Amino acid sequence: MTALEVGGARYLPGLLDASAQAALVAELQAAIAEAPFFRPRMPRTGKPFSVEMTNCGPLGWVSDETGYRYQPCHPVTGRPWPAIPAPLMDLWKNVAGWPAPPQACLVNLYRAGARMGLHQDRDEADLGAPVLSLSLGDSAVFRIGGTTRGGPTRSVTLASGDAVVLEGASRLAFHGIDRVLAGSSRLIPGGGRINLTLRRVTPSAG
Ligand SMILES: O=C(O)CCC(=O)C(=O)O
Repeated sequence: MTALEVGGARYLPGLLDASAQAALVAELQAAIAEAPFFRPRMPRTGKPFSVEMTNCGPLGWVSDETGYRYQPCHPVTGRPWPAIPAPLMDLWKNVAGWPAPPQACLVNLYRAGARMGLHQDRDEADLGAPVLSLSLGDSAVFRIGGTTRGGPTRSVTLASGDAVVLEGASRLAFHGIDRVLAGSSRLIPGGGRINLTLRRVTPSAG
């Protein structure tokens, strides 16, 4: 496995091959049937995100007028999130370098025109554990900076099967998705890109 570096984060191009990607998408379809995508809203303003989301795992990340948070149930169905697919648990074990398992797998769906502004991942009580992010489907321009908003950034195009690990100094790096290169892959039913972000939420010893 080749490990490169982007903006201080670990960048693992081609971590999953085409057959592993297809198998994972098939498993995700079952999870999505149980926990359908919903459209989060911005705190206070209620402005809808361009990205749709769902989650797997004991906890899931949600956002609405009352703020960002993790919760054990889907905000629309009220049902617990489905389990994190086994191949993702294995990836965490092999790649994240953290002894405790992930508690949340955020599933971001980018259809045409969706993007994600620069932000830090800081809703977790455990900011020591890494964040493992995997791309599936259309390629996307990922932007990453330092820990100060407005500082210098750089970008890299993430292809299907690529992963990024935010860890150490990059754990709190500002990052986001400038744009998705629509039609660059046929992996996702209905088109677009899925990003899977595995996180610890509650404290664990590193
Ligand atoms: O889609 C991506 O690659 C990034 C997702 C992300 O930054 C997040 O969910 O916090």
